[in-house]
Amino acid sequence: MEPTVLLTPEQIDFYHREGYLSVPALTTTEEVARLRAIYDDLFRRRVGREEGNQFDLGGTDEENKEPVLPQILGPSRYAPALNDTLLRVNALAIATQLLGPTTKFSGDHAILKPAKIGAATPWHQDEAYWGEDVDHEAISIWIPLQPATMLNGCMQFIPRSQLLEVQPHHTIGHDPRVHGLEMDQLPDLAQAVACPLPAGGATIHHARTMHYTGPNKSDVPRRAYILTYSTEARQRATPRNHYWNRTKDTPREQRARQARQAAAKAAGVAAPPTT
Ligand SMILES: O=C(O)CCC(=O)C(=O)O
Repeated sequence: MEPTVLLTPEQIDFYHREGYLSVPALTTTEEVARLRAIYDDLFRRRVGREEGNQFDLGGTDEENKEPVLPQILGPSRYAPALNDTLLRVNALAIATQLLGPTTKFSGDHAILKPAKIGAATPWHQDEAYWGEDVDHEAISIWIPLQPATMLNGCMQFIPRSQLLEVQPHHTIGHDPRVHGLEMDQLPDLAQAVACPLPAGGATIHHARTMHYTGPNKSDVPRRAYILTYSTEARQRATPRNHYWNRTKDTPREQRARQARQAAAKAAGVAAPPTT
């Protein structure tokens, strides 16, 4: 499949200057409908739950509690059809325009905000979740599978914040059981730019760009499918200190640990380290 969307030089300049970009259409209406059916099925079947790949990003993730921000890490592991789409062809073409010829797909995830109860995704920088000893050149391409609005939680960005270092973060509500992070200090919200989009459009942001989505106050679920692309991570001379990730003790990590141990036992090899 050949790409059907490419960025103009003006769009590329805008992204490098501002740290984000909005693109009105990254795939067709028909493909969005197909993706939405797969997406809903993955959440309905709770794929990845046992191995810690489906969890409540914004809550304490108890088994019998309705999640306020359900997330799936790597949904294409559970639905390989997600790998074979026009969306992926266009996303790779655009990512390569922004990051250069060594650009690689580095993963996908899905964040659902259930109708009425979907929580805000607080202000954060994606790199705050990542390793301390490497530098990343990475972007996320965020695709809503229905129109994204201020009412249901479209993306909002702080322009040029990608030029700053990773700021101090903590787990949402300072609760170590919650996976999601928020910045210790809110950015200057007068600078925030909201990016409403049609279904199948996209926003693109740098891994250090500060961003936020509001709660879903609408009557329909807000579905976001997110693709990440990066170049080779470079080892840092001085590691950073992302201490906020070490304070976490989440049910997601506990399930992931148990799944790794069960897999090791089944394969007859030593259990992997428990950290
Ligand atoms: O979809 C959301 O609510 C947040 C998305 C996000 O934080 C991201 O794609 O990095």
